[in-house]
Amino acid sequence: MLEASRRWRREGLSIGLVPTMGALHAGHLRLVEGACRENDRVVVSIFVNPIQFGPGEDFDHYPRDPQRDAELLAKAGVDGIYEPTVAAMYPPGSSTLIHVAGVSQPLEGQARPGHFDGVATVVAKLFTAVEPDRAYFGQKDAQQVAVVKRMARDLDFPVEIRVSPTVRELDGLALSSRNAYLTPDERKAAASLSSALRLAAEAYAHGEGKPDRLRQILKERLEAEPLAQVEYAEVVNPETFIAPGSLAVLAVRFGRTRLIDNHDLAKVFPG
Ligand code: PAJ
Repeated sequence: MLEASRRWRREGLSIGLVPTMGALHAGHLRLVEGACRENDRVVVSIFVNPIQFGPGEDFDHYPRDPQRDAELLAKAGVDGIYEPTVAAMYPPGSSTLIHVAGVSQPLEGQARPGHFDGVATVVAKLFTAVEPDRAYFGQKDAQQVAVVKRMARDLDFPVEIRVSPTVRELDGLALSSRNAYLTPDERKAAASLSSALRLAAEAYAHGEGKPDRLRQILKERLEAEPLAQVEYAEVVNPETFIAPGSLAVLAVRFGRTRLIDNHDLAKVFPG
């Protein structure tokens, strides 16, 4: 796969990279569509990155279905799949981590210590391996987008970071490989994330600008759901992930499943 991407580069063809951990769904495929539109060749990486999972997180149980993923990507017209093994990505003795100070520390950074070091490190290694012109990330993981943009700028990667909107189910739930873990009751309750974001966006559109009030609207809607355990509900700046700002960010547990979602309150909530 990497030989092909080197050849494309020599031939002057543009390359788009879509980094994923597999278990592909329509959210991933949205990124792939954008990449196919904007580049001569598209590479999708599939790598369940052990170093971005904390102890007690779901690395061992993370859904894996390489056969189905390959079929979906062939249908989508992707030119190559880069699927390194853990041993190839992190040979014995590997000891370097990329730490993006600042933006990687609040919220997800606090809830999942070391997570963004793992993400920044693997994304940098994927950029070095594939040498894409553009790389595609989902707004669903807004803090990841901010971390990757900062990392690419700080380390001078000549890669344009492109961001695609969050793809949602009919009831508003953002697609995620982890939705598969939800029981039917939890699945129903999980619609409260998007419904909280929608309420806050409506209040913002009607002139509610007080961060405390917006946070309260988010929390009240989530807490109305007996199965929801709110980890955080904040309104932050989309580059620094600290207040003030207009990006509403949520992390909520349903049983053993942790879901995140976000929405820029200055925009109409879709659907
Ligand atoms: P993964 O969770 O597989 O997601 C791959 C990409 O798909 C990410 O950029 C994510 O934001 C995007 N995505 C997921 N759900 C989406 C949705 N509902 N709508 C739009 N985009 C969505 O994120 C990772 O993998 C990893 O951290 C990775 C970047 C690959 C590094 O290991």
